Amino acid sequence: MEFFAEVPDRVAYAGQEAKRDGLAYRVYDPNRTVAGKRMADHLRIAVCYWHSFNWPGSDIFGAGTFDRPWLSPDADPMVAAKAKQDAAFEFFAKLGVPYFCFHDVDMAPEGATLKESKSNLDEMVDRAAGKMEETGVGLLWGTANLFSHPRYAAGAATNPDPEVFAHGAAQVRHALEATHRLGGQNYVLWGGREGYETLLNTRMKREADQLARFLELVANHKRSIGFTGTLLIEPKPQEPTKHQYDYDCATVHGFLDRYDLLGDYFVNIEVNHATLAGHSFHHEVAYAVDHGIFGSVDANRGDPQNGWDTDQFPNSVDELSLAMFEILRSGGFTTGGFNFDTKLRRQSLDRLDLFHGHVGGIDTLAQSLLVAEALLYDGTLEATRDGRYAGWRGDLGRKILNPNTTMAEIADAAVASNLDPKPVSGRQEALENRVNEVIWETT
Ligand code: XUL
Ligand code: CO
Repeated sequence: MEFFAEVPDRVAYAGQEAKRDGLAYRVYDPNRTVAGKRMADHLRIAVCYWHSFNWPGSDIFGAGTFDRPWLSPDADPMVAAKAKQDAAFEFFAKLGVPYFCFHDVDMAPEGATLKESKSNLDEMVDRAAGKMEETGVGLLWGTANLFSHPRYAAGAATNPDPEVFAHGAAQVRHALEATHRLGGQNYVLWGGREGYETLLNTRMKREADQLARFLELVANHKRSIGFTGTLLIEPKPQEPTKHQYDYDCATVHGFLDRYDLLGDYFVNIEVNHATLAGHSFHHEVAYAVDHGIFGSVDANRGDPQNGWDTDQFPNSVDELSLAMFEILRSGGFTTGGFNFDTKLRRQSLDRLDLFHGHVGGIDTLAQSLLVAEALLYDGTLEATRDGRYAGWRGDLGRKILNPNTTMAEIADAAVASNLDPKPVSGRQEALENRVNEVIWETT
């Protein structure tokens, strides 16, 4: 049975001819060549199973508002999981995106025991494999939900109770194997409750050691089953816990370095998590690219007036273009892509609203990609950066960087040549104007 019967076919690219309010892509043209590659291969769009199909539209003040019959408490859990899967794949295929993402508990109901949960997931993963074959939709990443069940209230890997750690390990092992079975490109770990509520009862160092041990076990298991996808950590500063250990890209980078896990893990950067950490999305992407840990993106944004995770559909070309420029400059995604970890607003009740949110978000990413390409060809930003650091390619710069040079030699040379460096303009306003010109000129 079709769930989205109002959309009979795949959403098409109609360019600027698209009718006002009609369901068509204005900018996202999967086959258009951008910087030498198909637009679809740059963006590698994925839809998430959870907010779109496994969330009823509830919030902490009120019940679900959405029409999602499979979430009814009266439904048989496995029958409901199948109806949900049918609707999800119908949506992925009609939207025309290449990937989806899921948590174990989105796809199959938890059973009364770990064994029963495993067998539910196995059955649903087999069924998903058939749907993927039929629709051509692939898996960008899988993950395990180690934050919703009350057993994980004090964390999974960082829990004071080793039994909870072991329960989490059983769940992640199985979700990783399911991801491998479905040809997933990546596996994500978001430390939903890996943090603390109060230091009064917390040993921070011991919890960090536990988390590192967990990540080491996951990386070893990945190798032992021959999974060649990328392991990704998704930084977030807080929410649900008061303080989360994977605060931002720099914190994750330092953690991986400290525990000798660099190379095993990369980051999945969420736009809304970047802004919650007090950074721009551009900053987080640039940090990850510069330090060799960039992996993938969750494209959902926050609301500038709210201090929590609103998970809204991306709609700002200005916000995304500069981050897209860093991604393009660094050679683009390898196994990563843009996942829509997005939530409809609670009043968006029509089935078509789910299409409108995604179509607008995908067009915003496509337009940002065109701007990024134009910025790359324009060359102003890279030339400015190169020029600004040119001194480091000269004699003095090279001498300072030579590990055999001492502090005293640098100081003596500075005194002997009577150095009197003059400040130069950073030209920020001129650069901001150039970026705006490129944005306005790009169609
Ligand atoms: C929560 C969040 C998660 C992860 C996957 O803020 O972003 O949905 O993306 O667990
Ligand atoms: Co996310």
